[in-house]
Amino acid sequence: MTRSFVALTLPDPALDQLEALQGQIPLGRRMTRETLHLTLAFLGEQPDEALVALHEELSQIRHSAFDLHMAGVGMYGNPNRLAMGVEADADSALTDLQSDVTKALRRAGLKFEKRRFRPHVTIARFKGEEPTDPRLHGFISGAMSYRATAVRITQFALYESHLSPGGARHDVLAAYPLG
Ligand code: 2AM
Repeated sequence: MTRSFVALTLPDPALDQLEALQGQIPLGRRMTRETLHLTLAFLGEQPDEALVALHEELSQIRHSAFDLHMAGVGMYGNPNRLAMGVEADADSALTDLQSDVTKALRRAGLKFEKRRFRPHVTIARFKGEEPTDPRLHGFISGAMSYRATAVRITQFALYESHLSPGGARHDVLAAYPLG
């Protein structure tokens, strides 16, 4: 079984902007540059045959490259992490791609959790009392109106996630270019 997810691969200009912002987060565990991503579908533990079938389906997706507009830092309903959001109206290409990925999952017959798509990039995680720390809320009140410079998304990928106490490590199982 492989713990896996499908996500946008973020290009260097996106990672640079996220890292600059992460440098200002006063506490918690920041996601490393290598683990910053925007999840399109979380698959959880999957048998390898299912991932092979999914790879076939994901390979068929034809979608143009598009500009991603990251904006607004917040907890978005989950106090254990801080995430960068996406400008709601600007990114219909993102929701189109996510819907194509969901169809690919269905065609491949995968069992997965269905949740409403709330595009975000997790930038830090918290434990214990950290989420209530006033310094954190001071940071969020400044960063909630943050708008990143748009970045070009040219690829998404199927990732394997290895969990460990120090944080997850993500390996690309297969990458899919956007035309
Ligand atoms: P998160 O960053 O908001 O926690 C890999 O774990 C990716 O899949 C993360 O981006 C995570 O979102 C997302 N994800 C979605 N549903 C998940 C779940 N039930 N368990 C773990 N990660 C999940």
